Amino acid sequence: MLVRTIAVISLCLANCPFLKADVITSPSQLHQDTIIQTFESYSVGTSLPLSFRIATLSSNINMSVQAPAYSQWSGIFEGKWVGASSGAGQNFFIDFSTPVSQFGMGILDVNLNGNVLRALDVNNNVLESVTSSSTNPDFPTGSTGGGYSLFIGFVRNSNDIARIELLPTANDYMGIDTVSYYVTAVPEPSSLALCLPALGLFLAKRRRARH
Ligand SMILES: [Ca+2]
Repeated sequence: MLVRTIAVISLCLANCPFLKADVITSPSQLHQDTIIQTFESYSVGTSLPLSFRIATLSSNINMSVQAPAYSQWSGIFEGKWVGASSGAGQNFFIDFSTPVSQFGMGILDVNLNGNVLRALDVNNNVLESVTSSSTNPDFPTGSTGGGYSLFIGFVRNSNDIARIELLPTANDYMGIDTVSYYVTAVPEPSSLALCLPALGLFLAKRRRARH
């Protein structure tokens, strides 16, 4: 019974739209079928915009694929990367032709408070926004000089992220790598019909077990 209950709950969590939206700080928090762009297949010097599958990476300044440099962070900032921004007004944009539910990427050299990463829907409403700070564990700052990188992103309940913006502050130099995204499969009505009564049964049994 326990195994079956766990299986039912797992099925529900995978398919039902009541998961909590959150900021993530590790690639392991993304779905296992996440699509990852490492930029290793591009020639160094290839200019933005870059389109891959449903994503287009662009900037409001000239940016391009860069040769491996700075401290390597496996699976976060590794090999070739894209940049660079020298700070305020030199932004990174990622647009999705099909909105996604999960997004993450590596960012090189976040040193200052006030850098903003945000997710927007198709109507440019801000869905999520997080600001770097030495006291924010979701978007922490680190040492200068290219010895520090982080991973950050968002996991949401539904496929509503149409655009990601990284808006650097002041003169905080940075680059990006490991652009990752995932579109949640929309459950069939029959799957939901199975899922909700099963969850109700589980909760009822748990209540009974407590009495
Ligand atoms: Ca790379």
